[in-house]
Amino acid sequence: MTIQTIYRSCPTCEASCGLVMEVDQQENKVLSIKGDPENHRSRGYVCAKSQAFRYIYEDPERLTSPVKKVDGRWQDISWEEALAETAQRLVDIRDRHGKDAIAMYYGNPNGHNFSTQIYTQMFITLLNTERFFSAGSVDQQPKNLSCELLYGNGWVFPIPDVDHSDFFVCMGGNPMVSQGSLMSAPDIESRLKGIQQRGGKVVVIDPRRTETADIADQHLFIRPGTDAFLLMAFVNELFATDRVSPGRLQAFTDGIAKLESLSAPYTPEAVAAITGVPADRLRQLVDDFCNASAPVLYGRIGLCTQQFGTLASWLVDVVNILTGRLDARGGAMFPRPATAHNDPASAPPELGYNRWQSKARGFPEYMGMLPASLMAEEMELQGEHQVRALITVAGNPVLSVPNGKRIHAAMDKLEFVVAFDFYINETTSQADIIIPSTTQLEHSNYDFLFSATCVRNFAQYSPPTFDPPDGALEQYQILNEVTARMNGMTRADLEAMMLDGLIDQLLSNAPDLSHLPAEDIKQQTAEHEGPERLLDIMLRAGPYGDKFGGEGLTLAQLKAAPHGIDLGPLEPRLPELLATPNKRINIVPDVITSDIPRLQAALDKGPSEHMLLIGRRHIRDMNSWLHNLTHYARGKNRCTLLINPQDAKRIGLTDSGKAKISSRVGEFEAEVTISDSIMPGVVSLPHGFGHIHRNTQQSVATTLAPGVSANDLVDDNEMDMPSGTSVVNGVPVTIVKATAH
Ligand SMILES: Nc1nc2c(c(=O)[nH]1)N[C@H]1C(S)=C(S)[C@@H](COP(=O)(O)OP(=O)(O)OC[C@H]3O[C@@H](n4cnc5c(=O)[nH]c(N)nc54)[C@H](O)[C@@H]3O)O[C@H]1N2
Ligand SMILES: Nc1nc2c(c(=O)[nH]1)N[C@H]1C(S)=C(S)[C@@H](COP(=O)(O)OP(=O)(O)OC[C@H]3O[C@@H](n4cnc5c(=O)[nH]c(N)nc54)[C@H](O)[C@@H]3O)O[C@H]1N2
Ligand code: SF4
Ligand SMILES: [Mo]
Repeated sequence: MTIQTIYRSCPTCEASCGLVMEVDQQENKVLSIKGDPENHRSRGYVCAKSQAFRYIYEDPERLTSPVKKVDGRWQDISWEEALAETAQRLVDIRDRHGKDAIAMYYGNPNGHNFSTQIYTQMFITLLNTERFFSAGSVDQQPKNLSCELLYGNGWVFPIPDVDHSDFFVCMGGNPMVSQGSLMSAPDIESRLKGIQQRGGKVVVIDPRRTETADIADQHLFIRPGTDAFLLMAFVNELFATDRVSPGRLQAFTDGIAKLESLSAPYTPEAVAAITGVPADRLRQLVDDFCNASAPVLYGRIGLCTQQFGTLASWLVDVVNILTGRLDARGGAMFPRPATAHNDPASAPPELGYNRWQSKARGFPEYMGMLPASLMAEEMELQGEHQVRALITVAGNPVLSVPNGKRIHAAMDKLEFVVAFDFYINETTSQADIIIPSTTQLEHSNYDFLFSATCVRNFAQYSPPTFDPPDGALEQYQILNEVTARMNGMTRADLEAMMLDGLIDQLLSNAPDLSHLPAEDIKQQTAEHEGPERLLDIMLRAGPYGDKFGGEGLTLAQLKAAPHGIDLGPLEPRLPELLATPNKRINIVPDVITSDIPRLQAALDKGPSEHMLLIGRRHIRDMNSWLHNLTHYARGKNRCTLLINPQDAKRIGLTDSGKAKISSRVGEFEAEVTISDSIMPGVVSLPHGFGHIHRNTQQSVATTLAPGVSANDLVDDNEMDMPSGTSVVNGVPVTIVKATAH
């Protein structure tokens, strides 16, 4: 046996920790995966999920070649048959019913796969369907919208510079468990403790006293869905006490005066009842924030996937701007990815908002997508606008999208469903054909997305570890094969088009490259193929690149740096980074402020009388898809209803007993965990469970961790209005003691 050592980054969550693996490449065996102590970002840190991609690779129930459902049973089919039949059936439906008869859902793991991200645009553009859905609208879409309106690019996110901050306010995020999101920060615990060691403070504002709150200096309970009120009051207090001081941001920011009048009704007293945060506590928070030398406000998914997701996500940036903490050291800063993919283009793109509407209820499109919460109702439409086919790409909407069981049922009615996925799970079991991709051990990777969300600039290449089985294709190859066949091309034609397109785009965007002939770039990068060639071009054209001549970063160099390359701390990037038409920040964009009347109406109505359901994450879960791995599924039931002792007593619930939970869209029973870590009036269930469907091929999940699906309670009618994001936090529910069976 020869043992090889492979260095790479972990592909399972945004933190992208550095790993060192011992493998036997002859036998395709992983012997060990550990944290890479020489990785400058993670310094040897890993969490429990560092083994996940290995266990996925080893899972005997994972599909390694395509399957087709024949008379209700799965049959193995060849790669050629799978690709040809998929393309032919989609073309047939497109020809008969038009392009919008094909719907598509794009899931979260694609964000962890460089080549898929790079080529997917081609697939989407050529499919050109108005029925495109993604996990983004159950996630960060309010932040996309707010950043697009403020900075001109929905993928330019301000990231907390935690390593230099001395007052970190965390709202609606639980980085101790999630390891940081839109804040890719391996070993976040050390980083947060670093703030405290520097004499600073960590404050958590969350309806649950989370694992992050446990290590924080202060925790404030807030009623779910009310952060926009609290932040409006924060802004109000800044004006009232004359502490608005944007500093250098003032020179390129418009509309600050208007904020004063917009926030006027929202005094700390006026919002205290609805948020549950007493006025003096809020005033103290504002004082502490303003008195700190490097404060930063951070908001994550609890602020996005709620009734006022866009307002709350926008207000986080508003506060950082008003206090001069945007683009400032220790504040909210903009990473500079080596691939330059968040740099402004020479011609600002149009705002992709409301260019078309959903067919059933006229909801606006955003970024080419319709809200995932509308999937079922769109698929149920009959007649002229009927959906006939669904494509899922690495997604499990039946568990991940509100009212998932309605999606499951709607899929029954479709003519053709193809799932690009390697499990037969709650969603893909509804497909006609499943085409699995290779796993992360069988292809290379680059942390493309997360180099724009990291707390310190970096670049790391992850090499392929094992050869895939004969005929197996990477996700991007599968998508390109299907696109090519649907459009009378070959995959090679399509990939050549992509190469030419990327080079053209670079030459027209980067003045320092415009003198270069395209042929020259092609020649210089010919040693790499496919996505790696595109990566080489992007790296070399990027801010640290060799510009195809001088000194600087190339893919070859990156490959020779197994522990990744440290590209330094976050540095100020404004105003150059702004991609708004006038290169300025309009702090009060109409699309967002026009939602304020809805906020006012909710304030007038007063606090909700219902119990409100929120989610939670656990360090050993990753949404719905690690539950077939014994190491992560075994142990105590994690899918329990967390409830405060006061509420439990009133309802008559006992710890480990059962409660019946119901909402407008569903009801089920779940085991109860009583704890004062959750605020009175609020209950919490994790999502991603509910492995109870027949016809799946996930025997470990269905036996060790079946659980219940929180999304069978989440109302698909409720959305954050401007962004169309699902409201999965703050769902009104009724809870009673389950009757004994
Ligand atoms: N109630 C509630 N709902 C939520 C959330 C919440 O907090 N509460 N969170 C939301 C968030 S943030 C997200 S991101 C979404 C996630 O929503 P989804 O992306 O729809 O769901 P996942 O559970 O991540 O499903 C991933 C799927 O991809 C497949 N897969 C994994 N890796 C690969 C691969 O390399 N290739 C292929 N072909 N397939 C692969 C898995 O088998 C699985 O089917 O859920 C959202 N839903
Ligand atoms: N272990 C693990 N890590 C993960 C994932 C996972 O499933 N498991 N998923 C990954 C994905 S896809 C994502 S998007 C990220 C998400 O990363 P985070 O945003 O850090 O994820 P959560 O742990 O869901 O944290 C959301 C917090 O918001 C709180 N919350 C709920 N409603 C409200 C509200 O109305 N107001 C406020 N202020 N807080 C509220 C919840 O109690 C919870 O503590 O995590 C990623 N990392
Ligand atoms: S924190 Fe995320 S990136 Fe780091 S080892 Fe765990 S799953 Fe992998
Ligand atoms: Mo997510």
